[in-house]
Amino acid sequence: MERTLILVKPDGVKRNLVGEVLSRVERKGYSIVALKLMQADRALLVQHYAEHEGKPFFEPLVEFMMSGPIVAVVAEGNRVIEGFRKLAGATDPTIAEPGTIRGDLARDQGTKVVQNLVHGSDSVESAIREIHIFFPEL
Ligand code: DAT
Ligand code: MG
Repeated sequence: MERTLILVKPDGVKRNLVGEVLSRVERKGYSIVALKLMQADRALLVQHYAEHEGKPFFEPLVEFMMSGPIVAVVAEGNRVIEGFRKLAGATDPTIAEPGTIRGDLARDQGTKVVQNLVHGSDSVESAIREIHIFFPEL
């Protein structure tokens, strides 16, 4: 069975949208198999976002992700990686379709980094790598 890493980012936790995000995942039919509220540190985030190192939004992204607690989740189900990316919607919340998490609940805040409530792994390889970073015990 496929697994993905979902993060409710600091904006989602601050806005009390953890339940809303998890509810959409569960109503879609995916199972939550691990979950934790945590404060991510720089080392963890640099590892998680390694593909973006050197980009202009990298430092703002790391700072934003350290700005408050996040909720890390492993969800499971056939094609859950693709399925959660569809539930999340496009990276840019202005472009994200209504009906998606980002499209319904996020907007452009005029910040250096896009604040879009959630992260979802984008491939099987990323999911395995990212789950190992956040849940080494799994
Ligand atoms: P996604 O989270 O949809 O997989 P990504 O992996 O390309 O998007 O980027 C990671 C996060 O960085 C993204 O959720 C928001 C932010 N981001 C991406 N591209 C950006 C850009 N051009 N300007 C500002 N922030 C950006
Ligand atoms: Mg990504």
